[in-house]
Amino acid sequence: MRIDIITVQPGLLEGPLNHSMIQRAKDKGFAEINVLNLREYALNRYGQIDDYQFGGGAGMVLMCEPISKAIEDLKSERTYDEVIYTTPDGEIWNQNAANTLSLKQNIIILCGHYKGIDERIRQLYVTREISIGDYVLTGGELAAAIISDSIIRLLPGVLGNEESALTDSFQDGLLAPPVYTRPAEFMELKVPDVLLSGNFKLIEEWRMAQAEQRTRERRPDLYNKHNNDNQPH
Ligand code: 6GU
Repeated sequence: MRIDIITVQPGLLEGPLNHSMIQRAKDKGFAEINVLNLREYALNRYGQIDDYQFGGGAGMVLMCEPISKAIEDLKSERTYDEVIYTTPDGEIWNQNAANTLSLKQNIIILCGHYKGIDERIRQLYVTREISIGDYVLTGGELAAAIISDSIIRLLPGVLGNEESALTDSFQDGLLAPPVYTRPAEFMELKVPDVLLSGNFKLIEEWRMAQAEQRTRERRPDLYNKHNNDNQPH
């Protein structure tokens, strides 16, 4: 899978996407991430990419031409399945959306800008608008990193243990159960006996019950949805 990220702040993406699991996914050839600096598509030798908004008001707006040039440049090389725009007024990102996008070949993520981009770019090029939650970030770069991370870890082969993406919180609509490692007792707190029993059927039942209890207590919204989705029709 290939992700092209168009941004005015490429530095904000350097840390999150060049370490740990995502770096390994790139090294192994499972994912390719290419960051484009919008400044390189500037209109003039002053590097202009934004301008005052029509109708007045504070804050600059990213102009059509540089973004259009960047997207057209990418599209001349390959076909893209989605052009995503990160913006607080987009659909809220979740595991379902991550699963769907992990099946795509090539995607573009256009990072939002604090005052926005010319609306016509959204009309002409953007196929999906995504927010990562109901709070405001200074720009869409951190959202783009989160979206990329949650997609790439789902690609086959990226996780060491093939099974572990399937047992994540949210993957079955429930939060994950608690986990423990050695020592079996720490500050008088003991690991639940069942986990030391060696009885895998009992362990599985305990984990399921814990996952349900956690979800019911912490995320009643998820819990109700999980129950409805698992009702016989
Ligand atoms: Cl995608 N962008 C910005 N600027 N703020 C956000 C967001 C995105 N998602 C949540 N807040």
